[in-house]
Amino acid sequence: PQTIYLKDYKPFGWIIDDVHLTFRLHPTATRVISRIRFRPDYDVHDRPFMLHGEGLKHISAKVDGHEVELHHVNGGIEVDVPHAPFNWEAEVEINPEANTALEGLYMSNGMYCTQCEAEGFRKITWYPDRPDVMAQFTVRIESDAEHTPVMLSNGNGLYYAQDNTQSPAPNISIYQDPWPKPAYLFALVAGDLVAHEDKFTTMFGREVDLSIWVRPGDEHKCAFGMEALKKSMKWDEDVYGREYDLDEFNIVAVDDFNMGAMENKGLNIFNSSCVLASPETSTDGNFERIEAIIAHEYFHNWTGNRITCRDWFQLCLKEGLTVFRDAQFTADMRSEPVKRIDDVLALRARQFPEDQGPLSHPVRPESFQEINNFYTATVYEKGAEVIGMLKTLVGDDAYKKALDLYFERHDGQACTIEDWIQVFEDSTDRDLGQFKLWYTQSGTPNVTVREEYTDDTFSLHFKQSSEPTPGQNKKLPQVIPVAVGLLNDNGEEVVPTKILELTEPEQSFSFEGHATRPVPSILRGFSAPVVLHQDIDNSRRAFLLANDTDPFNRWEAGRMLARDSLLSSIREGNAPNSDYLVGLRTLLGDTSLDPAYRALMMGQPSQSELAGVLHQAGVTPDPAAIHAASEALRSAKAEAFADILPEIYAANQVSGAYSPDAEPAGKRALANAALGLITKLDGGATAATQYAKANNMTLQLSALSALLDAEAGDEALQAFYDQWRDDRLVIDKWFSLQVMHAKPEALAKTTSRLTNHLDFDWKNPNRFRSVMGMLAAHHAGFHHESGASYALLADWLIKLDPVNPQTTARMCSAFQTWKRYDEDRQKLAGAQLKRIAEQPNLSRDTSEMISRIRG
Ligand code: B3K
Ligand code: ZN
Repeated sequence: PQTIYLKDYKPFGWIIDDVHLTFRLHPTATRVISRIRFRPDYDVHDRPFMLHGEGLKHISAKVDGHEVELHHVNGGIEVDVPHAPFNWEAEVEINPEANTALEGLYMSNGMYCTQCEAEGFRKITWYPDRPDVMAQFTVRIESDAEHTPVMLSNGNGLYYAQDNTQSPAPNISIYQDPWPKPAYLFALVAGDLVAHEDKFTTMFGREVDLSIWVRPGDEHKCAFGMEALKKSMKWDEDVYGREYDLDEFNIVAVDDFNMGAMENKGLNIFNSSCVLASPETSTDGNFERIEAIIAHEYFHNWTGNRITCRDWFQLCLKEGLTVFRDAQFTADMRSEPVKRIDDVLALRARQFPEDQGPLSHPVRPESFQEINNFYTATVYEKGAEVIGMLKTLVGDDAYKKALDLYFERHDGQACTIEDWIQVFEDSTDRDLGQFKLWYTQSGTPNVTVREEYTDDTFSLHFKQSSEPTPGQNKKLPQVIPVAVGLLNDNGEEVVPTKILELTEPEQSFSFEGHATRPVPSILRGFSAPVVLHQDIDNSRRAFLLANDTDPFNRWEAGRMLARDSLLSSIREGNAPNSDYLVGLRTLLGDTSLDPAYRALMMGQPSQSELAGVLHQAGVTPDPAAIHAASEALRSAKAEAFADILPEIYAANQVSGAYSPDAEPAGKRALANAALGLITKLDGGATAATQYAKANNMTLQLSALSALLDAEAGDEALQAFYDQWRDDRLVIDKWFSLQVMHAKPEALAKTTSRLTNHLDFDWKNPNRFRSVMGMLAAHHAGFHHESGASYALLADWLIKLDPVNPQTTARMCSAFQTWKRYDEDRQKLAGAQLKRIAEQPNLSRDTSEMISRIRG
């Protein structure tokens, strides 16, 4: 496969004035007619006229009305065209029903839909399928009226009618998008759909028609998504001054989708799991995630659509910024500290392993074979962290000014990270040259801090360094904003949060005039995505757990105590640390603290996180020992808190009608965390009662989960299936839960049994992930010494690859940590990776992932 480099970027050479597309929909033979007006871009006009295209059946192609010859080249065609404006007209045929890769135009449950980002439009028609070519689209859709009464595309609906001059009379729908856009934002949906409708009046008084389109039967699951959409629209006006810019905004729920959702202009397409919600079928976590994804896709309208990316190397320009914006939104709608903790947990769970292993790449990568492989935690989540750091460094007001300038200067353009940084330099007069390393240098920086106290002066001595990562052996020091506060012995803040800017390999900061030695709270709010090494003892951590005035660091202190307790039992067989148990107990009893926050406090580092920490410390992780220590700590907590758990459980029951709001959800989170421990003591009695009474999915699922944990869940599991057999999204949970709760040694067998279940529709990405994704996430089971799970996952990746390369490639990352483990496990995993690599006709997606992972 060919490698594409950022340094080779060249503009297209032609400008498009407008695009007219006609679709004659047919499940196996859809005709696509394109009429495009091209004119030379005289500044850069030096190469052949090339259009992308993949798997298109050629019917005809004309330039200014004359049929032309197509010269097939890698990825498309070249055509001899005049060096002057001309009209292109082409007709192709495509087969949506045969499109199992779910990229381009495909069918899902009888409904037509598209996914074009990143390079799917070339599977629809010949086109310069690159984000820097922006054009106005007019789309005409024709289809049989009975099966596809609803036909949608981007922009505003201009016309909808049945054409009675033909027999059978087709439906005709015409959409026009007034805003120039790249092809990856194109979308088309047609099918038997019903809408949940509403309206939104914008800040300048324009009325927008809002619709969430679903299959008949799902109407009752739309109300929450609609509220989330309206909140997002209002928030983007209030906080960023951004008004929506079309007369309609449509969201469509699709069952077969490779990822969460897609921000197509005016026509967002969502994985049904990321938009459909009801109290009976969705957990609090589902509700929160849906709200965030709806916001994310909506926010792309400005950060992504109005201002897009010049090329796919700039993906973080839209994704990092949009993730940052959706995190701000969630923090505003719910709890800021809770959101921050959730995000850091996710960063450590997904981005750190990526950045510390063979898949490490810069936030702005420099090369790729398949761009779909770079929709990663690094581009998204680290990309958002980089924006957070920028905001911290320049301050809130300067951030706002810079964003206003960004929208003003670049509206309607396809931009680069250089453009983005320039905006901040121009609006703040700061030199951001060194800061830009965050975009180009891969790896997680390590920051080590040492304290010193002499003559009333307290000093912090910092060192920063980064390990080599693939393709980058030498690292330069980065700009690291470290938020620091100082406390006195009574836990009072004597120096409020201050930003220290690290720019050198070694740097010291002093705080004068402290008659007694202060206690520092370092990296408050997780002000930079780094690993902080701080040589402090348990009693210091316990002090911070009890007293830190920064809620993030207070949580972090508890987390570190739990982590060190686990590491010492893994490495030395020690009993759980009493500072941790005592400190946590006090905190849990503090009813002045937000229940959601206390629920987070009850958590402990995941087994894969522990494996990562051990590996970073040069110790080979033993999955079985990690599993045993984790379970032992949970049991120790159950014992230690036995007297207070029932009280916590009872005090956090929520009465009245279900609401997914942060407050009741936080109470349920705390009650359910308590239930998990109570189950260790009562064998599932409380959980069984909760299961029997549960009237929402949050309570039902947590009860079932506790019962499975107690090995008392067989009956409930069957009842759950019988109750929900007709609800795809709930059955996904049913599959996942069983994989999650399998004993490590039984994981492969349990999973393989589930793959034989009649409902295991493996071509549906949600169902595949609900089983195989959980297999990979089960640390002790996936890395079981037998190697059975490695082999099982490899079997399924090999089976899925020819059908759906994108979902297969994504799941290959389950193997990204394989070199952390002992020689035997490496042999077992390595053999499976080799077996996958040797498959004939492996997709470009999977072959790139496997070869990077093998190293
Ligand atoms: N931009 C899309 C992701 C497209 C993924 C293509 N493989 C969703 C999002 O980030 O909002
Ligand atoms: Zn996005």
